[in-house]
Amino acid sequence: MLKKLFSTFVVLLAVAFSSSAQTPEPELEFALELKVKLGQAYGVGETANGNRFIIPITGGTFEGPNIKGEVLPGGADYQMQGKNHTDLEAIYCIRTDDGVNIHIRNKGIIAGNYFYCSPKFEAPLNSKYAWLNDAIFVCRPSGFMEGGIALKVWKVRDKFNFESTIQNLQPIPGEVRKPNAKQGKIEEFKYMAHRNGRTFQKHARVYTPYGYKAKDKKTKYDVLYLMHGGGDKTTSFLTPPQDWLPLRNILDNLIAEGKMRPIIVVCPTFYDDDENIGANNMGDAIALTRDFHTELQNDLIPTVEKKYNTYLEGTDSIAVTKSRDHRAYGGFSMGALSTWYQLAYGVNAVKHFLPLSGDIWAYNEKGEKQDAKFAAEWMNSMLEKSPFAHDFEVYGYTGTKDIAGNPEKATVEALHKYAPLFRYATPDANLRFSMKKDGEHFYGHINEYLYYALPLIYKKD
Ligand code: FER
Repeated sequence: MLKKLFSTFVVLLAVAFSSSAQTPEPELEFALELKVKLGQAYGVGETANGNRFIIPITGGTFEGPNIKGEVLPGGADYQMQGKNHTDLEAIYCIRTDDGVNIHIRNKGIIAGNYFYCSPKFEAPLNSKYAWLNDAIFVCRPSGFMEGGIALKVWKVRDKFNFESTIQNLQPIPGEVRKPNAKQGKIEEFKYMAHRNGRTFQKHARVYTPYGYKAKDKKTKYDVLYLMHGGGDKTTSFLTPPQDWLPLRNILDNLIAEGKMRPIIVVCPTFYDDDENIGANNMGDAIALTRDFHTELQNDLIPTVEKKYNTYLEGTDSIAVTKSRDHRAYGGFSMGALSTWYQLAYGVNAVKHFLPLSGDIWAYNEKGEKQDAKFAAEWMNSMLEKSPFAHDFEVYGYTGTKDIAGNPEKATVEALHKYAPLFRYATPDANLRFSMKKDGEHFYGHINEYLYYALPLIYKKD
């Protein structure tokens, strides 16, 4: 029996120790600073519990991010001087500048130079300050003045661990690689592109889902633009069906199984065209990915979305912007780069962005490529100029063995840290990031990412 009890104890201890390895460390987030005016202290004298002092709270102010106001008179700090330390308990009320009363009960200890308290807030549940009810705070003096004291207050939170927020992708189910009986169609689409004073014909590939009827103008479809990688072409994603993992099988299966709404997928090229790429070096390719947003808005969207049954009504930029909720843009590698550039330069035309294995390439005035922090700050400054700065969604994917794996990871972490327009790992997140273990820089892996991303964008209602 004793042996059994002992082994149970050992097991429990082992569980406790193994889980403590993953327990996040706490850290402090500044909440507000109080400047409290104090009245004349008075005392009770030596009591059974120690020396009792009362210090009236007569007014003051407070301020923090998204909160400020005044300290109401009528409270007090009730101190009990013991042998080795003083217990304090300040009870008072503050009023925000928009008229919300918040009650405070701040208990703490003064032991020599050690002066820490933990305030409890009572804020109305229907106010924007309700979050104060639901956290532990710590507080210490930040200044002593004639007839008053300043106190800084921090919220205790988990230390942010970027690594632990990355979604780890599982291999996709084998069945979705196989052809579905209900197959969509892949067609060739021709349009005229205008670039640098030149007008020339280009191709794109278009996937229409099973059951798509050109004549049924009432049934409208969202459109996903998917851009190939460096040196590739319009057929790279929408490959002929004999390839080992054609995207069309994934699309057909997800749609047939009811995991996403039927959509139209358009695969263009940032080069001049498939057989005549018109780029001689990497510099050309970077410029073409950077500038593709113009062609997308002026040439491709107005023609392809007019031919197919989409939400575009009209052909000008206003019509393109009006229908942006129904448009996504993604791409692989240099196509991912064009996706980030589309976000920076053309967020007016697209709402959903799918960078697949590619980071942001940002340059200084001398044309030198800069680091992820610079790229994140650049992206934020570009988005700030747009009325859609608060209305876009990013779904980032890559693999741990992908040459773009660590670069894209660094980009997402920098966006989280340095680009306030990106909300990451919060309930209202607009930036998500996943990595596939051993995922490589290759369409076979990239198509797997689309299996996870598309149902998030094209949820069934
Ligand atoms: C990246 C790593 C590699 C990336 C692109 C590439 C845009 C590939 C470029 C090429 O085609 O040679 O992070 O991001």
